[in-house]
Formats: sequence, structure tokens, C-alpha cells
Amino acid sequence: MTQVSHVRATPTEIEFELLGNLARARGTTVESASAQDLYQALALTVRDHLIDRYIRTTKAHYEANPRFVYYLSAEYMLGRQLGQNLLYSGTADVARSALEALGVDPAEVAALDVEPGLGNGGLGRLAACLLDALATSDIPAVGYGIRYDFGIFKQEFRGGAQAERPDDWAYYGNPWEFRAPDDQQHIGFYGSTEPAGGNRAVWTPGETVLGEPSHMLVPGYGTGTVNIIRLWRARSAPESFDLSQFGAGRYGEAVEAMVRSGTISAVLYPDDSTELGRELRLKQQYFLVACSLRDIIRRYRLRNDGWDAFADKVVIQLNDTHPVIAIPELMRILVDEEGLAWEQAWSITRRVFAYTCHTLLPEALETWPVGLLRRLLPRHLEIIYLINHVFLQEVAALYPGDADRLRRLSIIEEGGEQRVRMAHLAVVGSFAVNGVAALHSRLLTETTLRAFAEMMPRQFHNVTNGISPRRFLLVANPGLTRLISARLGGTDWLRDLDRLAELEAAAGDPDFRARWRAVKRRNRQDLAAHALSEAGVSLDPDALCDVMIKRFHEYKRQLLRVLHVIVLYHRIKRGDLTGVVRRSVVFGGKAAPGYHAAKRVMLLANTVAEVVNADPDVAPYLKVAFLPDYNVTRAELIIPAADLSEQISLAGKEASGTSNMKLALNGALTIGTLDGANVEIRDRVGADNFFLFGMDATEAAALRAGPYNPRTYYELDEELRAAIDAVVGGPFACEGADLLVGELLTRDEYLTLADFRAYVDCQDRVAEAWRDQEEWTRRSIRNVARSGFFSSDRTVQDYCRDIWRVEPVPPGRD
Ligand code: 26Y
Repeated sequence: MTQVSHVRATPTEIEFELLGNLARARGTTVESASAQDLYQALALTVRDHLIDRYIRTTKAHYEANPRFVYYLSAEYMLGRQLGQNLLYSGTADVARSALEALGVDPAEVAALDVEPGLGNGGLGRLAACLLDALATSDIPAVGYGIRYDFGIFKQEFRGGAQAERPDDWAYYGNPWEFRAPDDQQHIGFYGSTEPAGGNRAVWTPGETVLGEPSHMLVPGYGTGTVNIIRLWRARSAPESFDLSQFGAGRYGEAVEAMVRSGTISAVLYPDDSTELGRELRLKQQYFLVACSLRDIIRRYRLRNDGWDAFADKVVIQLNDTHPVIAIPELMRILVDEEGLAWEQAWSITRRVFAYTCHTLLPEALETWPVGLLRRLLPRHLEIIYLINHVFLQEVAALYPGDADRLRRLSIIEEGGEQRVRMAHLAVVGSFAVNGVAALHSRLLTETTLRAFAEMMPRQFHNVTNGISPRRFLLVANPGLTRLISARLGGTDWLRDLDRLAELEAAAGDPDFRARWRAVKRRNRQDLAAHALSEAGVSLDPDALCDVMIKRFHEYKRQLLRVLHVIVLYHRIKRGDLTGVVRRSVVFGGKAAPGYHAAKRVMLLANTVAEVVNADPDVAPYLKVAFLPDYNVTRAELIIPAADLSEQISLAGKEASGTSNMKLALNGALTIGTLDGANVEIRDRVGADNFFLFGMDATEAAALRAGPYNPRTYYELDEELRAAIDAVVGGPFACEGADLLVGELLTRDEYLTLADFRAYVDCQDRVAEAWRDQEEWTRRSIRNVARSGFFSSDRTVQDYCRDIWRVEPVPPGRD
């Protein structure tokens, strides 16, 4: 180990700072520091290197008094902070040398960096990619969210079934955040309302909770901007601790209200499929919104007076319906607290909010029972009724006598128990609505939100999702990043992803292709090491790395992927090598804990993996690795290794998908349906470089509409029959397999059997293509060269131009 005296003799700046932080923040020295001490001190040191930029950004924002984007989201999947912040602050190399000089293994320290898993999946990661792009594009923006004590559960497999463990992510402290208790907010719930003249009322809440913010830095890449994300944590108001109960020895009762307050931010709902209908979830939503709106108004008032300029200085993007209660909340603040007339308040509100919809699935559209709202947020319910009343009058004037249209457009769903349709409230209270891929935006206006699109067509937009090339290339795939940078001359392309087009010519350069393949192989080796230690599966680094990473959902059709694996297994067993090349089939993804149908597919995938991997006849050709606990950190390991990207959802169901973009930008070719953003990926990379199969959205809808008999496919397709039979009584039998197959043969809601043959044949074409490695590499390079469009920088530009109308405020560089 290097002597500290030696370090003192030649202290680099970072070493000096690190030792300083070790002493001042951790109260220790390098000799006695634990790995955790070193990690925390390093994190603080790196954070310090972003602080000057943050201060300069806030100064520039203060001076310019610009229009700000406020992004409201119940979820953020930020990924690990250390690697990113080292790279964005330009301290990666010096920090490494400093640690090494201190005799510390950088990898060991970096391994302690914990990913804040404050989201479920695509929607949460999209929020993080947009924040990254906003900062990189110098757009004044703040992300607001909840600082859940427990993030998305940790996934383990027990006997192949998913088991969930709590994720106490900040147990050792989160060095990346700044607590700001002085900006705390008081948030009311329950209670009653009293009319106060006109449309005003006084709401007297029955319970008050404190919202305490902390912020994390969101640095831009290659620019001076450092924005923030502000996350709220619920605390009990001091008066909720009942000292007299405590004095009387009733400790449980004494702290009851305190504990209840804290539960609001205790856990992320690990559900992205169905509406849970739980009071706590609505409480969370209101908590997020009420804290954030107050903070937005506080910030507005730093440089502005009155309300006239509010809608010019503030745009609030609602990330799906989860924060939509912000609309009546702003109305309540303006009308009840600020004394504005209803019409004026409504005009401000409708110029402030914009809404992004992320789904087409009816079951994912949130509705809240009127009874619950009346109890929890009585004033908000009154406001929602009034908004609806005024809105339906407009509708009636536009479409006289059209009662059916009134019913379809109403914010209140009638029939049985009344419910508030949050998507309708969002559309009515926003100036813009957008879908997240071209097909999705079109289907929204033709199906889910059709009546609204007919009434206010100009309000509807498409903004195709994007991903951060910094996170998914620079951080995740340094090998490919270096190779591209060498070809393009520097790293500027990471801020201007269209420049990837310059790689087009490189596809014809045999030397470049060889280096490209070497990078991919290296990445597959890294993945293989992980698969061995985490799943006990040994993967061949030369095998085709065939990846399906996403939440487990029936519509995404992981089951189709599993059926194809069984087909390959059967072929190999009988010595028919049609469509067989050496393949590593990699799965990653979690299922909502209560989503039993998805969990059955997961158990089947693990069962198939176990049988396949244990079979010596099959092992040379096929391995299946289900890597547990898929998250952003695992994504950064899997995506760079991938050769084939599985995007096989039933057409018309996946709003966009974003793993499709991440994988394409890392050189994987896509096998996919015409769903979500796959359509645009194919348009850009070219039909020759995309393995297309299956029904399109129109065909799927038509098949669904008529009588559909999945059993016919089973009876007519021998390979399909063999695969399904092997699940019921055969080698892949597992718990719930009978239910799964029963559903498949009788209902097959997601038309898995109808697309089966097309998929298997398409996989045969994949295998054929893989045999020609030179040609495959050409296609891989072309995929990357043509995917610059899928940068979240472009997504942010689209939002800025079409929806937000905000301008960059560059703070100047270091
Ligand atoms: C209200 C509750 C049930 C709920 C919780 C989470 C509903 C939905 C969600 C999350 C949805 C989600 O992640 N949607 C995904 O958003 C991505 C980003 O736009 C899309 O790429 C992806 O297709 C979509 O499924």
C-alpha cells in the first residue's frame, strides 16, 4: 500500500480534497477508513466539483428570470450517480489516480454506490433521461418527485419464482442529496369545506403533514448547466407527537400519527399495470403535487409579483396521470387562497399544464372513486365537479343533443360508483397532450382520447421518446464510445447524436468492423462474468447475445420468447439445426408483486432456463440466463453486450418502449413487431436492418374484434403443439403452467399464438444472418449510425419547440 507520507509529498487536488472530506465529513483517516467512508468521501469530493457550476446556473437563472420547465413525476429511475458525476465533472481519471495512490481499489469503492430505484420502469427512466437532456441543453428545469424510503423492490428468485425484498437504498446515507428543511411545506388532508362566497371555499384539513425537500444535482454534459431534482419526504408535524399519551405510557398511541405521516413517502408502489385503488397512493400523489406547486410558486415569487406573468414563467409537465391532481390544486390555491376569479384562475391553469400520456391500456388509466376523493380531498372534489360542469357546458354548446358524447367526455365516469377519470381531467386542464411515439400518439387520438381529439385537435401532439446517450453509451459502454469517438474525432457527438450518421461509411471498413466486433465481444465477456456469479449460468462470449429486458407484462409477450426457446430446445434435441446458432438468451425484468399471470410466465422462463442449461446436448448451442433484479445498473451491463433486441409486444399495446432505443444505439439489431417506437426505429435503420414479424396494430385489433380461436394454431402447428405440450406435462412443467396454458388456448388475450409462427420463422432469419458475421457487423454499425434521432436531446428539443416554448439559458463554462 502506498504510504500516506508519499501522498502528502505529491498531493493532487483530488487526493487533498478526498482526505479533507474523509476527515471533516467522516471523522476518519485513510488508514482507518472503511470502504464506506472512502466511498462517501469520494462522492462528496465529486459533488463539490459540480457545485460551482450549480451556483453559476442558479445565478444565471436568477438574472434571466426565464420561463422554467417543471417536470412532475411520481417516478425517477436515476441510476447510479458516481460514475456519471465523475464523467460529467471531468474528474474520472484524477479520482482514479488519487484512489490508487492512496492504495484504494477504485472498483471496490465504486461498487458501494447505490442506485436510487425511485421508479418502476420505462416512465421513470424516461423522466431521468429527459432531466439529463434538459440540463445538457441548458434548459431551466426542475424535476419534482417523491423521496421514497424504499424504492422498487429487490428481486430474487426462489425456486424460479420471484421473491421481493425491500430496497432500503439510503441506509448508509445518500451523499448526493442536500436536505433543505427550511423549504418544508405543510400539506393538509381530509377535513371539511365551507362556502366563502362566489366560487370560493375554505378548506379546513383534518390532518397536516410536513413535506421536507432534498435536492440532487442534475449536471448537463459538456456544458455549465447543473439543474436539480427536488424530492419530497413526508414528516409528521411536531404537534402530531402526542406527549400526553407518551407520558401516560401509551407509546404506540403517542407516535401513531407520526408514523402515519411518514408512510406517505415510505414506499414506491411497485405496480405499473393496474390501478391499486389505494388511498395511500392518492395521498402520495397529492403530497407530491401540493409540495411541488408551493415550491414552484415560491420560486416564481423570487423574481415576479402578482399572477399575470405566472403562465409565462411556468410550464408544468405532468408525467402521466399520477400528478394530475395538481390541476384542481392550482385552482384551489388561485381561487380560495389568492382570491382570483374562477375564470381568471382557469385561464392561468390551462396555460400552465401539459400532459404526457404513456399508455393505451385501459386498465392503466387511473380513475379515483368519488367517495375516496370526498373524504381525502373534499375541496378538490368540489373543484373537479365545477371544472367538469363548465367543460360539459362547452361540449353541449358544440355538440347540441349529443348525450353520448357528453358521457364519453365527462371527467366523471357514471354507472355504479362514480369515479374521476384522471386522464380526462388532465386533457381538460392542460394546453397540450402528447403521446410518446408516432403510432401511440395516433392511436390515442383514434381510440382512447378520440372524443377529445375531435373536439380540440390542435392540443394533441406527438413527442417520440428518447434516451440519454451519456447514460447508455458514455457511462454504460465506454468501449464503443471510445471507438466511435476515435472515428468521429472527439466526444462532441455525445451532445449531437445526429453526428452518428458519420459512422455510415465505417460500416464498409473491415478494420473498423473488426474493432466493433472486439468491443461487443469484450462486453459479452463482462456480461458472462456477471451471469455466472448472479445466475450461475456460464455464457459463451461468442454466442449471439439475445436480450429481452423490460417489466414482465402479458402484452410484452415474454411468453412468446419462452415458446421460441422451447422450439430451439426441441430442434437441438432431435438434431435438427434449422435456425440454430449458438445463442445466449438473456432475460431481465420484474413483475408487479400482485400480477400473478406475469409471475407465471417468469416461473416458466426460469424453469426452461434450468432444464436447457442442464442439458449437455443443448449446452453447446443454447443457454438461458434470467438475470435477477433488473435495474438501471444491470441495464448498463446487459445492453452493451446485446446483439439482438427483443421488442415483440402485441402491436398496438406498447406506447413506445425505450429499451428498443437503448439496444439499437448499442449496436443490437431488433426483432420486433410494428409497435410503439419500433415503427420509427425501423423507418430509420431501414427494413433490411430490422427483423420484422407479426400482425400490425390494425390486424391485431381486427383479429381481437372477431371470434378468435387460439386452439386452431395449436392444432395446426406441430412445433407450437410440442412446445405447449412440453409445458403442461413435459420437462418444463411448473406451478401454474396449467393455468397459463389454459388461458393461452382459450383466450390468448395478447394473440401470442397468432404471431407464433411468424416469430419463429423470423428468428430463423436472424440465425441465418448471424452466420455472416461481416454482414451482421455492417448492419450493427448502420443501426447505430441511423439511430441518432433517439437521443433524449432531440426529445427535449421537440418538447421545447412544440409544447414548452422555452429557451436555453447557458450559464457559461468553467
Ligand atoms: C397508476 C399506476 C397503475 C401506474 C404506475 C406506473 C400506471 C403506469 C405506470 C408506468 C407506466 C410506464 O412505465 N409506461 C411506459 O412508459 C414508457 C415511457 O414513455 C414507454 O416507453 C412504455 O411503452 C410505457 O409502457
